[in-house]
Order: sequence, then C-alpha cells, then structure tokens
Amino acid sequence: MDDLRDKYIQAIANASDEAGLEDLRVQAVGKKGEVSLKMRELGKMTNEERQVAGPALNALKNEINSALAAKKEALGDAALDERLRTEWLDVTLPSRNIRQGSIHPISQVTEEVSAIFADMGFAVAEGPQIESDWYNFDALNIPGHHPARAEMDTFYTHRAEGDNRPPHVLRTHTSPVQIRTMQAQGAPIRIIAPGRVYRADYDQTHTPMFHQVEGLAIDKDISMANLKWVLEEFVKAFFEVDDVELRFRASHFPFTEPSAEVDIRCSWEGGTLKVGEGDDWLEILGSGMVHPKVLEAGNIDPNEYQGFAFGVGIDRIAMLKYGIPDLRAFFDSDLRWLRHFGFAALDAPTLHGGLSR
Ligand code: 2NL
Repeated sequence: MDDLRDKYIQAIANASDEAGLEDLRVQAVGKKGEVSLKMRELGKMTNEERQVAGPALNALKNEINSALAAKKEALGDAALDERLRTEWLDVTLPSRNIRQGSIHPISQVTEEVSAIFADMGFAVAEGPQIESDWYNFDALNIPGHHPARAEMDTFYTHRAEGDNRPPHVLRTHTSPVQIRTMQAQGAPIRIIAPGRVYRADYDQTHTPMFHQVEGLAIDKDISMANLKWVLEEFVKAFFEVDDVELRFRASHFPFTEPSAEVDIRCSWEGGTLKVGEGDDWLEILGSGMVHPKVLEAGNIDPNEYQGFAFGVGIDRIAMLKYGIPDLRAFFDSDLRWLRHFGFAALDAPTLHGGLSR
C-alpha cells in the first residue's frame, strides 16, 4: 500500500496537464484501477485482516482523490494564469485600423442635419416607432375617414382576439414625436425629430422603411418668415453652398395651414447636381404653419402660440448630396457599397470642422 501511495502521489505531483491527470485517476481509483482492484480483494481476507486493510485502503483512496483534486485546481489556475499572460490587451492604447468600419450615409446625413439645426438652437427629439393611431393620425388632424390614412400605406399591428381597441401602427412620419414633445414640454419649442418611418410601399423610389427628419418651432411670434430663413440656412449649410434660391409653392397637408412645398434652384449639367445655380427646380421638403387643431392636440393654446413645421426625406437628400443613384442599395448591406459610400468613423460632422470633409 505504501508503494501504491508513493507511486501515485509522486505521479500526480508530476502531472503536467489535465489529460495526464485524468489518466492517473483512471489507473489508480477508476473502476479497474489499482486501488479499486485491491479493494475487491477485501472479500477474500479474514475478518482480522479486513479490519486493518479496509480502513487503510479507504484512507489511501481518499488521499489519492484529494491529491487529484488539488492538482487539478493548481493546473486550472496555471492554465488561467497562462491565458492572462498571453491574451491581455491594453485597452488604453490609441486605436489603429479604424478604416475597417464606416459610417452609413444615412447616419452621416442625420448627424449633418442635427449639427446644422443644433447651431440654430434646435434640440433632437426621439420617440417610439410603434405608435397609437391617435399620435400618428388623429393628433395630426387626420381623422378616421380621412383619405390620407388610406394613402399612407400604413403597417398595422394585430390586437389579441376579442380586443377591440384600435391597432397600433408603425409610425408613417416622425410627427408623433413632436406631438409628444408638445405635451411633455409645452411651448416654446425648437426641435427636430429624425428617425425611421414605415410605409407599405416598395419600388425604385420607395422602401417600406425609410428616414425622415421633421422640424418644429413654436413661440409667441413665429411666422412663415422665420420658416423661410431657417430653411434657407439649412439648405445652404447642408449642400455646402454660399447662396441658394428657395421657391415656396402652395400645397396642402392636413397638419399645416397654410402649407408650402419648397423647391431649390439647381442645375443637372453633366448629370451632377449643382445647388444654387441653373434653371431647374428640385423639390426637397414640405412645410407650413402648424394647424391650430394640432397645437390643441399637443395641449398648446393656439390663441397664444403659433409655430412652423417641416418634413424632409433623409434618404432622398443623402442621395442628392452624395450622388447615390439607387435608393434600395441603402439597405442591402453590401460591404463594397458601404466602403464606397461610407464615411470615416471618427470624423463627426460639425459646422466649424466641415460637415462632409
Ligand atoms: C413632407 C411633408 C411635412 C410636417 C411635415 C408637422 C408636424 C407637426 C405639426 C405640423 Cl407635429 N406639421 N410636420 C409639416 C409639413 C410637411 O412633411 O413632404 N415630408 C417629406
């Protein structure tokens, strides 16, 4: 027994990995191991012999098991120490290889628009993409029977069976964010609400998810003149030109009165867009003075306050500014396309540092 003990305690001490240790366990105390075989011999012994050999064999088995467990833990610690020694990474080092990822043009343009409006005192507001029909429609003066509801190609969610409340919708515009801001903050307000919007439409110029930015300014003496100045500043800064001519065309939206669509003077000479020169007009946004009923839905008194609002398609102005020919490529996640049209990851757009370079 002393020979067995010396042999295995020594071998366990010398084991260099967990696989070798497991082999030793099988050899010593496994079902057919040496200690186990010795224990089977107990049956052939006399009572006196067994009373001595039994406890001694049990003690030996326990001693070997303890040695195995202790060595296994030591080997595990050593393996972890080795991993910690070889796999460490200094996270305080400056980053390298930042060219591997790029900023999507839609993210870039959203940041550019936010920087421009931040400079004019507008905050960025956000809200849910799944909305009640009240926030998406009723609050915006689009009642249940209104044709605009049908025209919007709205995605509806399902209610549980027997639940007769109106279904939620995927927001068809970011206007609900502005209603929520009116209710939560009250007047005065200067916000833009950029984000994803949804309409069930898919062809060359429409995707079922796209991006919009709306703007809202409410105060005691806001007029169309303020709208015109803000939009002129926006278009000049966004297209990075010194001068631009805007054309306001009378239009109609349920949520503004009066309403105007805005075109900018441009040329398409040689197939590339030049903003601010030429004889063409490019429609880029819709706008107007917030309808009194919409102010009321936001708990703002229309006798005390007025405001202007506008909406721009982010995907569309991104295509125009960066010469991106196909809308659907925005959402293909094609790495070659992303590398070609993407922006440097650490190059945040600012008015002083340059929006796009
Ligand atoms: C378009 C037209 C527009 C608005 C959006 C708005 C929001 C509130 C109140 C009043 Cl809360 N108006 N938004 C106003 C006019 C036009 O978008 O053609 N967008 C691409």
